[in-house]
Amino acid sequence: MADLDAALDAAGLTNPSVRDYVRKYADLTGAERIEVVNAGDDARLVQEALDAGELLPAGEGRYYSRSHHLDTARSEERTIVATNDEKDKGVYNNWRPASEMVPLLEDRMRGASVGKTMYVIPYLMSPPGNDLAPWATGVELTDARTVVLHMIRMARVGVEHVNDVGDQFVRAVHVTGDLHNLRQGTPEDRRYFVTVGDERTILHFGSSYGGNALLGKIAHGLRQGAYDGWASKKFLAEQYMLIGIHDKETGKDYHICGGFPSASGKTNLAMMLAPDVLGDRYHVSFYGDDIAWLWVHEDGRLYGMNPEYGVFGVAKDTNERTNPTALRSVDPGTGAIFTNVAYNPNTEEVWWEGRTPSRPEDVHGWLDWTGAPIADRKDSDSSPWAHPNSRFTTTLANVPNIADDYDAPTGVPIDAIIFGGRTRDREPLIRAIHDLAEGVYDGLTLGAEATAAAEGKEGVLRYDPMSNRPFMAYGEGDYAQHYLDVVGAAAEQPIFAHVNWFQRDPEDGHFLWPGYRDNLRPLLWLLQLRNGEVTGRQTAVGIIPTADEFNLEGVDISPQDLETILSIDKERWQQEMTNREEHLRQFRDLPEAIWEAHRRVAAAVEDSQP
Ligand code: OXD
Ligand code: MN
Repeated sequence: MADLDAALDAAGLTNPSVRDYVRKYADLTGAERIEVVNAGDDARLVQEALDAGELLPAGEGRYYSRSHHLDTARSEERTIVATNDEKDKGVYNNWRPASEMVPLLEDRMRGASVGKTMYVIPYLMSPPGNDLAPWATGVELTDARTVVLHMIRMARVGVEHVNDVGDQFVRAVHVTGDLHNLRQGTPEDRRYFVTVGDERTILHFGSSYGGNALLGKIAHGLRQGAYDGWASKKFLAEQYMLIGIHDKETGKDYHICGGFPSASGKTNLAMMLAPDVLGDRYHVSFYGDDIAWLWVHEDGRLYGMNPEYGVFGVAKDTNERTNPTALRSVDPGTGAIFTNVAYNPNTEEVWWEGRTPSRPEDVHGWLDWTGAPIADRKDSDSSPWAHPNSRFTTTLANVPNIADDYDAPTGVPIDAIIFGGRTRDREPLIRAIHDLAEGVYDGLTLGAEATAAAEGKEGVLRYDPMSNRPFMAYGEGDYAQHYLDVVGAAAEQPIFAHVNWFQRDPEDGHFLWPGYRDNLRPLLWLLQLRNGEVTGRQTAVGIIPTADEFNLEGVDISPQDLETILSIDKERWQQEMTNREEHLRQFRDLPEAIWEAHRRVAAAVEDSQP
């Protein structure tokens, strides 16, 4: 490309290592021109995307996009973590040798961007100046303008982040490919989403859906970050939300992070507001809904930060009751982008299942997520208007309760790490764990109930260790040891807890706990326990609140339901311990401390009163 140097010069991109990398992939993909992107280019790029029909207006300062109908979600089967050492192979990382995957991906990418613009997106997946910024720097190359617009919302973007980093940046290449002809989901599937951990290179081919194409987020923020955190022995990169709780009476601030498998309400929890009756005393602030990097700072404390700059949230069931904060963060004027929801070009409205109790009554003008008019549907067609994985994308600063210090270089000290899945019985509302190995063990045995949609036996969890199953970058045994080492190095240990908002009545199926804003209550109890202000009741699987030390003012719950969610079902836990043993046995080199924790908990379950 003749004008490549001129384009890089004009953009002020001076780092020679970045320039070499851009040249290599511009040549390989055959892109016609390159354009270096800064966050300040957003308005111009939005206008270009509107002119090209890639974005449609969704009211004042909001936009709508549709992805290809075969390209709407992450593909775990096509996602691989490759390295040059087979010792990095785990159960979940789909490990392959780098020597096999790099040539294969380069082959797919060769000539695949002919006639297109290659956008160069220099980014930072941390607050500037953070301890972990050296591992958070990257440059994404993409041939899709909508990917650029999403990246500007989801990451800190600009040449200033990469000019002075030498060779220490992640090379993140995204090539969309011919989405009509990739045979997605068939045995001849041509897509590949590869992170080459020990080469700090991400090569994604065959999708422009966010989870596959916003490479700062999942590929770097989780997989590459996890690998780097382990290789450097410095940090953990986790699929965790991160919140702050301010106690106005004592003036104290607390920070809680935690992992939840998909569809377990992680974004709703992250954006939670205090219940009205507690609002005078507590303020909950938002740091992040999806990723936290954790490390021990020189002062000996465990810190966490959200590497992202935005939220890429699932739209389905987001409404005034479940998550009003999310709705405010995509209000007119926020620059939010909606993807694959239902859209009405006449009124520029968007809608998704669960947005309102019923669908818009007047279907005139409404199009489903594929662009098909709702008015033309047969009466028998009850398929959703929005894709179940439709999304909203907005920057952190749009979230009304964003923490004042969300952009501070220090990150925040972590007081508690919580795990939670969606389980209809057995798991109490909250059980707290002081011991590090038992906490890590609990995270490793995290899971969500098998549902009709995912294969699995009723009542047996689909285990999702630390909610990282799709993002595991190296062996699970090494991961467990690294987790023990990083958190174990902190002078003051965080308290762990397992939470479950989803217990149901076995007869009529109603949820026993109201959830949403009331979820703050068990978290406050957890902090009180850590402070020694309450003692709870020790059970085989952790400390559970007693009904009287638990603030229930204004909660609509019957005494029987309360008793159920604050008790342990011995028989169900005995079954669970057998399943856990089988699950953990898959992992090579699992630390003895984790096995000891398992045996300790299993013995305590056996010894407990039914
Ligand atoms: C995910 C996401 O797929 O956060 O987990 O988008
Ligand atoms: Mn996620």
